[in-house]
Formats: sequence, C-alpha cells, structure tokens
Amino acid sequence: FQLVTQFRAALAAGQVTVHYQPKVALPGREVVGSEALMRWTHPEFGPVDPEELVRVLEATGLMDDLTHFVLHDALRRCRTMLDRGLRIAPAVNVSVRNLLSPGFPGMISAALAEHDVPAEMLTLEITETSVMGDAERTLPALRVLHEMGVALSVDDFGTGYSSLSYLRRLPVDEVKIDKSFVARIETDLGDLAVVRAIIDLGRSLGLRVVAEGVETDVVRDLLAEMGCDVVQGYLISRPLDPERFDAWLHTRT
Ligand code: G
Ligand code: G
Ligand code: NA
Ligand code: MN
Repeated sequence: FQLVTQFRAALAAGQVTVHYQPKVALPGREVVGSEALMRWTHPEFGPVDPEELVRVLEATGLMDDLTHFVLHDALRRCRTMLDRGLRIAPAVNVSVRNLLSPGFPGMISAALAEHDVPAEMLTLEITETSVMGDAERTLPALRVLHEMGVALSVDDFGTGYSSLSYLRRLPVDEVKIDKSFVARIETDLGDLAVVRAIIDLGRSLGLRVVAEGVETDVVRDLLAEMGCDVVQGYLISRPLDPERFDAWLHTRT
C-alpha cells in the first residue's frame, strides 16, 4: 500500500503532528491529563482519517513507528509543562501490534527516562477488543508495563463483549467508557443504566473511571453524580494542536 511508504516519509518530514484533548477531573474543572491524537495532512489528499490510517499501519508493521513518534511528542511536552509547574498527565493510544513487539516495554521505559517523566504520569490506552481479543499474547507486556508503574486504560469500554469478571484479572488501572454510550445517557435510560453499571464496577475494582465523548453539561453532571472520575469531550474542548492547547490552558487558569 502506497500510503505506508508515504507515511514513513511524512513522519521524517514532520508532516505528522499530535493534537491533545484535555481531560478534567470531576466534580470540579481541574485539567489533569490529555489524550494524544495523531494527525496527518497529506500534501495531495488532505487530512487522513486517523482511524483508517491506524488500520493500515496495524497491517503493515508501522505501528511501532507511529507510537514511538506520538509517545516522544507527548513526553517531551509533559516535561516542558512539569518544568512550568503544570501537572498534566499524557495518555497515548497503543495497539495490539505494539504490545506484541518484544521491545515495546523497553521502548516505553527508555522514553520515560529520556524525558525524565515518572512512569506513573503516563497512561497507555488500549481498546477493549484488542486487550480481550488477544489476552493470551498481550498479557505478558501488560504485566511488565503495569509493574513499571505505567497506567493502563481499557479504551472504548462497553463496545466489546468481554466478561466483566475478566477485567478483575487484567493488570489495568482505568476504564474509559466509550463515547457511544456516554453521549446517549441524556436521553436513553438503557444507556444510562449501562454507564452507571460500568462506573460502579470500575470503582469497586479500584479503577479510575473516565468517560469520553462528553458534549453537554447535562451529561457531565450525570457522570459526576454517578461517581465518574474524569471526563473528556467537546464540552471541555476538541483535540487541539499544542499551541492552541497551551492557549486554552491559559484561559482556564
Ligand atoms: O480524533 P480521532 O478522530 O482522533 O481519532 C480516531 C481514532 O484514531 C481513535 O480511535 C483514536 O484512538 C485513534 N488514534 C488517534 N491517534 C492514534 C495514535 O497515535 N495511535 C493509535 N493507535 N490510535 C490513534
Ligand atoms: O476512543 P478513541 O481513542 O476512539 O477516541 C478519540 C476519538 O473521539 C477522536 O476521534 C476524538 O476526536 C473523538 N472525540 C473526542 N471528544 C469527542 C466528543 O465529545 N464527541 C465525539 N463525537 N467525538 C469525540
Ligand atoms: Na483512545
Ligand atoms: Mn475511546
């Protein structure tokens, strides 16, 4: 696939950038973290759909290059903010391909050391379907990362069909409720019940519970009432390029 050769060149040429979407602790409005989201504007085709690109990279062995790039960007910016007294913990998306790479945990610890960021500040987001779908093979890497102190988040939680008891046996620290449920809790009692159950389960297992796709005050207030720890979504901010993220932070503090 031609996109792959072009992607490698694009990384080298600085055409790939990382946007950041803030995460806010409930019930207040303190900014406690941000999710790193890759962006690539192709010189001819324009903005490339990240989800589609991730699928292509998964299939071609370039996921490690992407994750390395995003991770270093996130940790470099985290260090800069720490030096300014701002404690904003970055979250980086990782794919099952990363977890199956033998050198992956080592790559993470080297990056943390290079940027002098404590492991506890980094969250890795792994989609529910990939964690559970390949648990046999991904568990060793998850264990090593968890031992290092890195926080592991089960992303898009609720979309897969994992048994809830399985969550207890995984070395994870956070569940991130999928935006498809979150958006609908305002109008759909069934979705409200699902989200309440996930929050209760997460809390009783001692996990941090994050909700993504929060777009309205009503949804945020319902989540706060149910005991959700952290929210992320357009209500707070869209993903922003680093300059806009900085400017946005200034308006908040
Ligand atoms: O902003 P949004 O359109 O950015 O992202 C779409 C999807 O692409 C999301 O599911 C997100 O997790 C995924 N994604 C964005 N950036 C990355 C990345 O750096 N690595 C991986 N694995 N997925 C990413
Ligand atoms: O879970 P993933 O890693 O799939 O989630 C990130 C994706 O969600 C990105 O595409 C991001 O732009 C998108 N996103 C972030 N906040 C919101 C929101 O409030 N509503 C919707 N619909 N999408 C959002
Ligand atoms: Na994510
Ligand atoms: Mn998600």
